[in-house]
Amino acid sequence: MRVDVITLFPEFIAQSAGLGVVGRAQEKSLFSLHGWNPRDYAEGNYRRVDDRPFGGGPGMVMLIEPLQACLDAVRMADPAPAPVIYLSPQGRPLTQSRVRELAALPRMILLCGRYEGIDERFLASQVDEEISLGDYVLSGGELGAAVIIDAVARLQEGALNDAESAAQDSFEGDLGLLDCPHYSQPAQHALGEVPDVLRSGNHAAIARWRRQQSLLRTWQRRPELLDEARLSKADRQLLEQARQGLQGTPTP
Ligand code: 9WO
Repeated sequence: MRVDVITLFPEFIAQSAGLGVVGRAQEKSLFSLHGWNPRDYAEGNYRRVDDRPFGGGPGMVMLIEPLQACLDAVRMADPAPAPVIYLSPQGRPLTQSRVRELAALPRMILLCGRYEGIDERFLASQVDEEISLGDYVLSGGELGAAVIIDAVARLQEGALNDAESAAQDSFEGDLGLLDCPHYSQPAQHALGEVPDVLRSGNHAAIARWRRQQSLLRTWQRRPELLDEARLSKADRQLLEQARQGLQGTPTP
């Protein structure tokens, strides 16, 4: 997959995507990342990329011309079709199911705004999709782009090692339920003990405990997810049993 990022800070993207799974996917040529700076396509000595908003008010708006020249160059660099995706709080919230669809594309173009945003005429004519990571404001779209790149790169075939793939499979299998708690050495520590069942060697009991913890945590922290998750009869019993066990215990 090829990802092009239009940003006033291309170094930012290169740095955040150079390490870990995304870096490895690039080394394996499963994934390629290209940064493009609209300032390189701006005219004049000052290479202006922004100007004051019509109608007044604080801040600056990104100009159409440098963005359009930059996008034209991005499209010319490769004939593969690619949606232009703009990162903003006005977009549709990102989900793992949309991440899976994006990961299957041959290419995408991520557009990062700065200042107060981008001239609406450019957005209305050139942007195919607007994506939000959540209901908060950042100082630009770059962190959002880095998140999409990470989520999409790790789904490229061969990007994850065996352990990472197995973990991914179990998560995807249960997507919609939260993860169970994890423990490692030492079994006894001043901060607490590891639950006995995890040290019992009884694999069926361990699987049951983990499933129960996932159900319980989802019920406690994200109850709305349980409406979507299609729980089996056994799941409902596990959850009910866990809730009984909780009576009188304070919620964390
Ligand atoms: C800045 C601002 C300052 C004063 C009054 C109103 C204002 N709105 C903004 C603003 O929304 N700036 C954005 C900064 C313009 C588009 C890029 N920026 C951005 C993207 N901030 N937060 C995101 C973002 C992207 C994806 N998911 C969550 C947030």
